[in-house]
Amino acid sequence: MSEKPNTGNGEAATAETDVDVLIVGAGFGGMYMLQKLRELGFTGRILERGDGVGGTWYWNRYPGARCDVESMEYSYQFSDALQQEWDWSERYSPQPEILQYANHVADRFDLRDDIRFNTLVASATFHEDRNLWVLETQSGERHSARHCVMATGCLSSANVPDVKGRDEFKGAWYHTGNWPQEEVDFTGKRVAVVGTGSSAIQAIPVIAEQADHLYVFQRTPNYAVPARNKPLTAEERDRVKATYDDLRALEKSTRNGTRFEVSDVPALAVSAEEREARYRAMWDNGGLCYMTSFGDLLLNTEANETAAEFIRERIRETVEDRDVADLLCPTSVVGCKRLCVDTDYFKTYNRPNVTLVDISKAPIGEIAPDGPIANGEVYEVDAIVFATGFDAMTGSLAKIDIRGRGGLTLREKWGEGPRTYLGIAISGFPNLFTITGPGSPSVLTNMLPSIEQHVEFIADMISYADGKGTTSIEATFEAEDEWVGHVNLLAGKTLYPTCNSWYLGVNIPGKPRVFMPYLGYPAYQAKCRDVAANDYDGFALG
Ligand code: N01
Repeated sequence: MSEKPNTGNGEAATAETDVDVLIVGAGFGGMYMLQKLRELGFTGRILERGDGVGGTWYWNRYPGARCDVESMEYSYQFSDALQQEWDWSERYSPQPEILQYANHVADRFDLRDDIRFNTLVASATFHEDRNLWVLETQSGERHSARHCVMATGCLSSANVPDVKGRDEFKGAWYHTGNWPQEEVDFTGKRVAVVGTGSSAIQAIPVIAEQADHLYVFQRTPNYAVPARNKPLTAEERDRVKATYDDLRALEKSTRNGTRFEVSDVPALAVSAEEREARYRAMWDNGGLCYMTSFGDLLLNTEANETAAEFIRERIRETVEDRDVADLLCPTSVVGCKRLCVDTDYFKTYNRPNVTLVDISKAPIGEIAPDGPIANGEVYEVDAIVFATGFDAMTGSLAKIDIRGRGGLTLREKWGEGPRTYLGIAISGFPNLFTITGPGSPSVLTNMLPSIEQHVEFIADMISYADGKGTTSIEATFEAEDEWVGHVNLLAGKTLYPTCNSWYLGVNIPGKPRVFMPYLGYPAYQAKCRDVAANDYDGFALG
């Protein structure tokens, strides 16, 4: 059937079609896509490179990995039975529990029959003569279907620095986003962590407890606020479950897709005491809500500085060594890079077995067999942990050789930055859809509701097109162009473009500097509703 070996002639005819939709990736996006399509009477198949479900939560098994959105909100809402039966144990779920949840979903909805694991998609080619997508895997299997949904995730392509000598290093090295399945024990080891982003900030306190000595190589310090994680009581869970509908409706109405709405009040409109009290309340509450303290924190540099300085004061208060504290204090705009959420991160630098190595002036240019070389010194270690982030939003798509109409490759099309309509569809690539693609709010929101909104939009659109008897749906060039302009216009009004964040792609050498997410979750949902209500305005049905 669909797994005929590649005969090498490149014809669609050699890959038989037995499902309506192929889905790449069995994370939360891919799993719900399959379930939703089934509900609407379509057949689907997921191709997944890992040997289990969970996507980002399958790969990010590093010590301390947990979600920075609260568990009761970072979960599916498409099935009330599911959200009522599942019990989260902590305010912020640890990675193993999220993976357990993903497995529960796969079993509960019998999804595994339609998932091919250990199946890495190498190419996806649109055959115009038959309006078919043909996907070829790394091992040469071919699958084809009318529609293809890329549920490849926003933070799933690990950025491993190509440092000279890395592969000659005598010890073991790891990347947080591609962590081994078996437990890694750092007890008695000397460990280097490279990077101080969200992943490092979660991993460092846990590794420091195990390691004999930990060296943290910091290029740029980051802002972090305390998570204030705690166990969830049965009463707390029941209270949320009793009013889940209200919570889900509230999430849809806020800019970040969580229950925390951004305040309307400008930071400088209130007295210094009031401002301080507001930051203090958010700090004490814990988590990402800190950035909702005032309405203009990402619009006005002066306002932002008040929020930034509050965090710097907390860092100086916590870290005993004045020089180390200074090195840990960021100077950039807070929230410009995603705010980190920590448990005991800054306190960890008071431990005698932790050394902060400042590499802001000179990068790690080489790794010797004994360890990284920085500032002319070899740091002898047994293991290196690269917590160096991801080729975000476009990286996983770029790894697949995607070819649309006339053989146009996605890599060519996106050579100067990603271009999509709504972050969902790409002109020149009919019947291909991206879940939470660039140009959608996704990474600036609570990902689970954003994923569900995309899945439902895509499934409804496929259903609509099918009902009309059409064979292709494609974003028009004009709609895409207008959307790209709109995304850029909104970003340009904010402070987001002022730092070197992965939102802009600048963490990846050579990647064009373009702000990729869409700012405005409620406005985005309204736009999608309008598009659907107007016969999928901006899409050409063929
Ligand atoms: O990656 P990052 P991350 N030499 O890109 C440094 C999500 N997430 O994996 O700032 C030395 O943020 C880099 O330095 P600089 C969350 O959305 C969520 O930590 O570029 N250093 C930076 O310090 C997050 O934003 C959770 O100068 C190098 C770090 O590595 C996103 O994932 C948990 C370097 C990379 O930080 C990415 O976070 C964890 C080099 N060559 C992550 N290259 C949740 O809780 C890079 N760096 C849901």
